[in-house]
Amino acid sequence: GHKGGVFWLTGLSGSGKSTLARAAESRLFANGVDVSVLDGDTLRAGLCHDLGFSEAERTENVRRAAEVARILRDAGQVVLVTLISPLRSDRELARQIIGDDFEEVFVDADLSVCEQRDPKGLYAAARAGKISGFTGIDAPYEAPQAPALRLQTGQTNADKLAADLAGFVEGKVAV
Ligand code: GGZ
Repeated sequence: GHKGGVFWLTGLSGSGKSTLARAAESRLFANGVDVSVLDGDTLRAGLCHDLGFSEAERTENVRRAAEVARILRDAGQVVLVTLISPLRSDRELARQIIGDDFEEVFVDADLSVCEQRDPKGLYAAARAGKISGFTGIDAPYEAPQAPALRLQTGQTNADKLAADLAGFVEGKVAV
């Protein structure tokens, strides 16, 4: 068995949060862990579809994700949350809402790496002025100062990092 816990993955768009969370989810599931992923894109398609990308709307996005994560954690689940959550104050809000068993995970890739990946062409659109308030371009990203875990996706291959993340999670939720 294991206890519940929330693992909050923060990082730039294109840093690899969703990819790592999905790969870690598969590993955890295979090991019998009751795990789910709360992904920013999924939340924004439904629960948070009324929210844009102003500072206040990002705060509300974080707040809703944290409240859902808390419910799942209280039911005994391991929850991997993947939100840019660019502001330290918003991540502290999430930590307060969730309380125990909250771990901040920094998915760390240089802006230049994320911009080169640009899987959805959003960085190009932001550089061209077609999107404003894009994180890392003309909206802030405040990197965590003391994350519980840092995954450097520009340097290390994704399989290794997913194994690191899954191992870290298992260590934290073991009873
Ligand atoms: C940042 C944006 C923006 C702006 C659209 N700024 O790579 P993606 O596409 O799939 O991930 C980004 C996603 C960010 O949503 P989050 O809910 O994680 O953000 S936050 O925690 O800040 O609320 C990106 C897309 O939405 N996207 N416009 N202006 N990302």
